[in-house]
Amino acid sequence: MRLELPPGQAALAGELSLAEWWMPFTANRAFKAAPRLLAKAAGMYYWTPDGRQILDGCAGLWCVNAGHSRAPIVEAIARQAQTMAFAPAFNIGHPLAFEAAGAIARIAPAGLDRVFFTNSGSEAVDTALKMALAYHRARGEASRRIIIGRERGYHGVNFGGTAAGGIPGNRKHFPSLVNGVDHIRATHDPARNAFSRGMPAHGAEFADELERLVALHDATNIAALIVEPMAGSAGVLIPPLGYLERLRAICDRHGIVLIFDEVISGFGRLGAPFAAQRFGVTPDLITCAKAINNAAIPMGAVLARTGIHDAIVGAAPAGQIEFLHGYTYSAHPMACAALLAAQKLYADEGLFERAAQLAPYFEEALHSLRDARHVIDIRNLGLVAGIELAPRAGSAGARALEAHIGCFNAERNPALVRFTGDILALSPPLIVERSQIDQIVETIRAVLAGID
Ligand code: PXG
Ligand code: PLP
Repeated sequence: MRLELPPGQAALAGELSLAEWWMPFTANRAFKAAPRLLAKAAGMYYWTPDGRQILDGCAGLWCVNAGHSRAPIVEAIARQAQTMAFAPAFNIGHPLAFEAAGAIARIAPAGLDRVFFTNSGSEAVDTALKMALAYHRARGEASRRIIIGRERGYHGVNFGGTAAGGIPGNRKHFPSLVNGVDHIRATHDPARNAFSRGMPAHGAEFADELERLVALHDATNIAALIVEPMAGSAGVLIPPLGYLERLRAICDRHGIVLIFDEVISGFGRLGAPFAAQRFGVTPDLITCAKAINNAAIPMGAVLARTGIHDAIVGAAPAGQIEFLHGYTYSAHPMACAALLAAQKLYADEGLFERAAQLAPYFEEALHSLRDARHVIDIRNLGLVAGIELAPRAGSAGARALEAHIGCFNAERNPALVRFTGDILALSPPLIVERSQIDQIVETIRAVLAGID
């Protein structure tokens, strides 16, 4: 099917200069030698400039949970652009921002009902880290400054999130600019947990690493622990049974603020509004972004426990700004309009519940790849899955990259599949049909069979 593109776009793609755009998280030279372009999207599909239809197996970048170009969201943005595209948010407000905060607080875990808006997950993370420090200071515990993250964690690319993150390649060029950071071990344990369906049985004791760091640094110096309840970017690491509960208990015991980074796991990915609800463990702060407004306009948020908000806000003298932090585009009116429309769409179509209902089918389909070529592990929860490939000797990551390109270029049922290291990641929009899950799985199987 050839869809209409904006005037000139198809023709333009052939003669575009690719030099000027320095692309993010991209092998720029390799990409520009063999570019893959997307020009249009609707529902479950992307289209290339020359009209090839690509099934979206990863909701864009884990973010378009209601599918692409949904009319109610498009209309809300257009309406807001015409009414008031921008309004400042420092010491002045606009009604949509308050409505948007209310809409998020209503679906958040009980008690996390104060919402601070940012423009990305990275900004949400650095905001949350500052909140943790401000909270301790407000309570007279300013010595609590150490941030603890986890190996293989991804918390965006700003300085705080880079330091707290645990992906070595993302950190190594920017060492030591944020001091006072330490890490617990990742929970990945393929020897015991390979091919687990849902939450792995082994590894709750990995949480005890936090006790080791408390003993090392002393609780009076530790501000916060930040973890992804389900680690996405590092290759879909599902928390072992009992692990998050144990982290929560250790944080409680030592007065450590627990931050769940839900930039990927938020808004239905695991079959509940937030992973916190799916796992029954409530953190003190949640960072989120991406699907908060179906990724239609850049936006992120931090959800704070009422007590954290009240401690920070209550500590400042009346009339003074309590938390000296914010972005020009915090609560951007168009982002707020998109948020309200997206959240209404999620609710009207029951998409979070749909994700939960589809999860067993998705699990079954994904695990049918167990005997596909190169596959050494499959992990899944809700509508997210990771398929780990054996690395090719001497060129780690090459197989997954080739699989990503192969799926995109497949003659039959091409699909957009994400990769990281030697792991393929799937996170389709929550509107995915069973037949489309089957197509993605078959495309992956066929592509893997043809890769050395
Ligand atoms: N925290 C987590 C847990 C994330 O997954 C961020 C923070 C940063 O969000 P922004 O909006 O600043 O990118 C993320 C983002 C991938 C991939 O394919 C994942 C992300 C971003 C880009 C690619 O693994 N996650
Ligand atoms: N740099 C300068 C010179 C600025 O004036 C501002 C905001 O006013 C920023 C950076 C931060 O930009 P933003 O608020 O969009 O994060």
